[in-house]
Amino acid sequence: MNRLRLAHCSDIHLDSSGHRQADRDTARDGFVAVLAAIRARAPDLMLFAGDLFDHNRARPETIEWAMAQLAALPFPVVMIPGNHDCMEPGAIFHRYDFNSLPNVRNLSAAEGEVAHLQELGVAVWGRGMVEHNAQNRPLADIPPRPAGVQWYLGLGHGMFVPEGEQTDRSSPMPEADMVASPFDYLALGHHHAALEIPTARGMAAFSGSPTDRIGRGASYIMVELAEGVTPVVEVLVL
Ligand SMILES: [Mn+2]
Repeated sequence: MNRLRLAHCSDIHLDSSGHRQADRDTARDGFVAVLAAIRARAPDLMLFAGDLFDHNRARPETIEWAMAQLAALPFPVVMIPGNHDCMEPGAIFHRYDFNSLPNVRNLSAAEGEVAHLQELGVAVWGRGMVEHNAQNRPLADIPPRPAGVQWYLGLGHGMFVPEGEQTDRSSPMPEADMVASPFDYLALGHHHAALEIPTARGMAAFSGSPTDRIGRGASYIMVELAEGVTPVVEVLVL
C-alpha cells in the first residue's frame, strides 16, 4: 500500500504517583479520550512511544484495564516501554505479556527488535529500556531498513539533544541520530510537549502527552505517509 495513516501517542502515566484517586482517574480519562479521538480518525496503525504506566508498581487492576483498552482497538498497536515502566527486574512488561493481545506488539528486547506487519507493508523497530541513565542510548545501533518493506517506522523514548548540544542527562537521543535514521517516521516519547524534527528520509516527532497540558496542550499526533512525499505530521490537541 503506498499510503499509510499513523496515530502516535505516548506518556499516559497510568497510576501516576500522586497516590490520590483523582490523579489516577485523570490519567485514565486522558487515555480513554485519546483512544476515542484516534479511533475517530481511523488509522492503519498506532505507535505508542513509552510510559503507558507511571511506575512498575501500577496496580494489577490498572494494568488489566489498560490491556483491555488496547485489545479493544480495531487496528494494530506497536509499543515500547518508557523509563517509568522500564524493563527492570519485576517490571510490568515482565509480569504481563502484552504480546498476548492479538493486535499488540510490545517491543521490549533490550537489544531492540523489529515487528513486521505484513498486511500493511510495515516494519517497526524499537527497544525496551532497561535502565534510564546517561549510558542508555535509545537510538544507538538502529538496524538498516529491512528488504522489501514499504514503510520502516521507529520508536524511541528519551531526552532530545539538539544538534550541537551536549547533555549528561539520562537516555540521550541526539538530533543527529534522528536525522540519520533510516525511518520514514520516528515516533518519540518522554518530552510531554510536542515537537517535530525533520530527518533526512522523513520525520521524527514527540507527540506530547494526552494527560499533560505542557507546550501546545494535551496532544497526540496523526501522520499521513505517501510514497515519495515528506510525511505530513499533525499535532492534535484534545
Ligand atoms: Mn519518560
